Amino acid sequence: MRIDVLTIFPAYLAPLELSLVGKAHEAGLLDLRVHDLREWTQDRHRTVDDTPFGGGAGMVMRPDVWGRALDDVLTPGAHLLLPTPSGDVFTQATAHAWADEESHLVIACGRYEGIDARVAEHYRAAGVRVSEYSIGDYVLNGGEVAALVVVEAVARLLPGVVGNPASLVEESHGEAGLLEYPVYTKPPQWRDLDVPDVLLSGHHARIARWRRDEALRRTAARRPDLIAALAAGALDAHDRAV
Ligand code: 6GU
Repeated sequence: MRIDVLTIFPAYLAPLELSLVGKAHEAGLLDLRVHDLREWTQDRHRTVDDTPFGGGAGMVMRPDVWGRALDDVLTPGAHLLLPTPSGDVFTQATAHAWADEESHLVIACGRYEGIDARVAEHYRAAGVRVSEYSIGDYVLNGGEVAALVVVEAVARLLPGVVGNPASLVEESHGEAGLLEYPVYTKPPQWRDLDVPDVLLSGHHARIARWRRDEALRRTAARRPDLIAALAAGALDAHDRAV
């Protein structure tokens, strides 16, 4: 997969060279390119923004600069992503869809009050798939952190990126629709706290049942909305008794 990120703060994306995403990039599993939007400015001051028509606080990013940049970076079939707090919420399902179905994502990071609305309108009219997405109900200063979130969430689902694909199976927001159960490692006693006995028992069926119970309890306590959204038949009689 190819991912291009356009931003006025390329240094904000530096963490993508680290860890698993950095390794995927080095291994050629992910073709990641970060661009400085100001390379597409044409004035001495490298201006990317201006005052909003209709008045109001803050600045708006100019469509002409974005248009030159996106015309250069978009390829046929690319999916244009616009991070914005007013977008559709990005979820694990979105991450899977993009990892499985897309070959080129272009993430256009806005700053200030956002990007002139004609940019999304123009590319949609030109037949480009455009998705405006939010990473949650809070306000950030720009799209860069939301770009980091999408690159990491999508890249780890690409074939070969996560060493042990089994670790993708039982995680929170996975197929079961539940939060993950608590995990423990050595030492079995730490300060005054013991690892739950069942996990040391070697009894695989009991361990699986305990983990599911914990996942259910945790999800009911922290995210009752996820319990309500479970498919009919997702919970058996034992589950409902937890
Ligand atoms: Cl995608 N952008 C900004 N600026 N703020 C956000 C967001 C995105 N998602 C949540 N808050």
